[in-house]
Amino acid sequence: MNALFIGLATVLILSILFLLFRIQSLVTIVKGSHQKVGLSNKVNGALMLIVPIILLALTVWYSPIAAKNFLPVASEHGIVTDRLFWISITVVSIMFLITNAGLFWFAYRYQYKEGRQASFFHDNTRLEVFWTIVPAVIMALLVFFGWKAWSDIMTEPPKEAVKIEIMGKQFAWQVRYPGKDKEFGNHDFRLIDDVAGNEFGIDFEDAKSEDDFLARELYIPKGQPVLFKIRARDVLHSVFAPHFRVKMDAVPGMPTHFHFVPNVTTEEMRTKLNNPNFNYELACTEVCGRGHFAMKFTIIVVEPEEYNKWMAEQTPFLENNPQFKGKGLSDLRKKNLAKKKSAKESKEQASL
Ligand SMILES: [Cu+2]
Repeated sequence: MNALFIGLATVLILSILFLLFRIQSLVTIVKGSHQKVGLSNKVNGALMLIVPIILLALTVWYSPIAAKNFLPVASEHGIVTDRLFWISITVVSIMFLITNAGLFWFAYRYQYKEGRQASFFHDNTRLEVFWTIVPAVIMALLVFFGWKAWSDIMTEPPKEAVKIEIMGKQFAWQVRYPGKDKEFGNHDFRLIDDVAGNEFGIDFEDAKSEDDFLARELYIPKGQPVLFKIRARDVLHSVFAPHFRVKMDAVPGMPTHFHFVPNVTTEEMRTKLNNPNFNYELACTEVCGRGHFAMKFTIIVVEPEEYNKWMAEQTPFLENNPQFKGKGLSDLRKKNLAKKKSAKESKEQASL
């Protein structure tokens, strides 16, 4: 009901304004003064200077506040991408200021004046060459440095990288470490069993999975390459660790990865931000359903010694869940065969 009243009121106000405008223009026509340029020309001209100056002042005032809200960076490649970001912003801002200053200045300076005529020239090759080549060179440089940074980030992950598997599901992240052998055991979607507790679908027939463990917090060592092996088991999710400038989609059926070097520990960041409760976080940045907002995971960056200590304290998943010992794909196959057989048998019995 309220919306209806607001709608009606808006229509009414707009009609009144339109009528006032119409009456005013009819009056000027009757008076014969409609062909004269009045005060409004001067007012508009002045506004062409005043409005952009006010907007510019507001931007200058607000920019440092907005810049302060930027998340601090905590990875090596993040420093490079941040620098590129600020260079692009600076170049674009300078160009914006120059071109818009010209635009509004011309609108003010060359406002209508009786008897003044515009001068005409067909073209100016020098000017055109200048404003084509200069932006082209600047754009090419920006693209080149961006491409170089991107290909540096997307190189093959180093062999010694700390490997961590991150799996997105509706609605949580699950994190698996490869354990002492530094290699993950196989997984298969057919082995996923939330009720029994194998949410990852780990194949425990694979010897490599014996020491794999799941973690409630994502521990990573400072100063060492870390490789996130990313997958999803239902819909699209996206791994987003903003402080490390890490973002990569988690796609069902198509594993992705991202490697980076964290360079500020959680403790150091707490001191830097003067916030003892600060934690790095991993969020989902793909709207993946009703519980999307809840896909938050804590990342803890520690010194390598502390990381090794933490690793040594973890117990393999199998040790905590011995019921899965030896359960894997062939076991599943056997079970399926048995199921089929018994179904066949009961069918035969029913037909007898
Ligand atoms: Cu998600």
